[in-house]
Amino acid sequence: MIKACIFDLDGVIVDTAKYHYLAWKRLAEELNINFNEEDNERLKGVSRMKSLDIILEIGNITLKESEKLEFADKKNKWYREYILKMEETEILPGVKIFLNQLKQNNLKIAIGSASKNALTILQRLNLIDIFDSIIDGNKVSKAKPDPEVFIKAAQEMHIKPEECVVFEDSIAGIQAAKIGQMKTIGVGNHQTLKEADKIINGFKNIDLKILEF
Ligand code: G16
Ligand code: MG
Repeated sequence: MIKACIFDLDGVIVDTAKYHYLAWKRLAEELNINFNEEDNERLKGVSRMKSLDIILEIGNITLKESEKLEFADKKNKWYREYILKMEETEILPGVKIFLNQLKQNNLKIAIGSASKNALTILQRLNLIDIFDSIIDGNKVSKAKPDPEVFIKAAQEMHIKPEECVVFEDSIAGIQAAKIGQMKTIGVGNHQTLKEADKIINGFKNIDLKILEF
């Protein structure tokens, strides 16, 4: 029986994926690298430095570690300009209702995000207090598809991995949850997320039946 839900943040609770894309695109342009929305799928759910490595690989560019850190910082500065302007209305449709429904039914809820900006985003959305556990990019050392982020969330909630379901928009995230022995629900593109146990388009009109496996 499912006792807890772990939510990825970017692309599940809120569409920050579009802000990541805009900031990476700007950086790619500065480096004269052709980078499109299809390439961007590979960046979803993976860490900041890994994302930069993927972009550099697309452009066939090698940089020193110190230069890479500078570019990653630059991207993050642009990204933060977007997220600092975010408002509660940007929470994706149906998400807040579903979270409240889970709480009312005594299920635990957590965030399992690769982002080091997760707390800033959750603060902007007034969503800090609703979660029983928030594990973000500052609390883990291994990036998705490693299950560390989800395992830590389950541990903090004192729930066994097999009693958790993970909601994810990225392939890396679905893989991480599966390696962690958790149930998976993909949010978004059915083709991209076909490895997930179930796939939904979003949280509009979703009810607790989705947690029956
Ligand atoms: C998110 C995004 C990724 C991003 C990563 C790191 O993960 O999906 O595209 O690269 O966080 O973000 P930051 O640069 O803010 O630390 P998630 O797991 O919330 O989807
Ligand atoms: Mg995501």
